[in-house]
Amino acid sequence: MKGRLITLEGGEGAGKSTLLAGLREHFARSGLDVVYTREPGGTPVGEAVRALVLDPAQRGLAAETELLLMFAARAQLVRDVLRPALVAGRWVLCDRFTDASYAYQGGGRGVDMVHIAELERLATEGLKPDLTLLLDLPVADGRARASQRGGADRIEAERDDFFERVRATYRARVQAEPRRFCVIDASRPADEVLRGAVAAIEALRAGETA
Ligand code: Z5A
Repeated sequence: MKGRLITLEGGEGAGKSTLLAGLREHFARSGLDVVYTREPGGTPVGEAVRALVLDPAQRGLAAETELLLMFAARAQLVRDVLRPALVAGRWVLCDRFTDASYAYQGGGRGVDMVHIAELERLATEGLKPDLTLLLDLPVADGRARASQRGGADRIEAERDDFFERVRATYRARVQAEPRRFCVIDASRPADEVLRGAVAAIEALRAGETA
């Protein structure tokens, strides 16, 4: 595959949407043709899954059900959006990917990581991001920011200890694969966060043309 897959991860309130808006402007100016998509979502079935898993009315959703739904959406996204774009040589920026399942369902909900690895093999057929931008922020700070948005979805309504485990799992994944991740201190002002992300992406681009 000739294209490149960049994923964006972070805990609640870390500022992914804000960063994405900045990256869209940057790519538009620099003339790089980028496919933007998100998880869960990005396909009709993925968006239906998103509505279901974030719906606060789905109170009794089992952790295993939640995990399978995330991977059902992911399998469709890989086949319909990610692989075709990457095979065509396009760059893809995906708002969350498999790391989120390890962090939220594995770390947060306590689902066995072995099951997640099995589903990863099935759903992604070995597709890994070339670069993952992780926005890292203390849980209390992220929650304070997110609370200004109001109207918590089903996952945002979890307690602080859930989000501490999510953050710890993201950090453990960085330890395991340091070359794939660029960890950005999300407590910095938004323009500095954007600069850090752009630097990491431009380094990847420079590697392509070197
Ligand atoms: N999920 C899962 O469990 N398993 C999976 O496999 C996958 C997902 C794929 C939806 O994700 C949920 O799905 C998510 C994980 C789960 N649940 N949670 N929690 P999402 O990515 O669509 O939703 P999100 O986490 O809410 O991301 P978001 O919409 O990008 O929000 P955000 O990171 O909080 O970003 P924001 O809206 O840009 O920032 C929040 C506020 O902070 C806002 O007022 C900004 O103006 C402010 N902000 C942003 N940056 C800054 C800086 N640098 N300084 C100060 N203030 C800032």
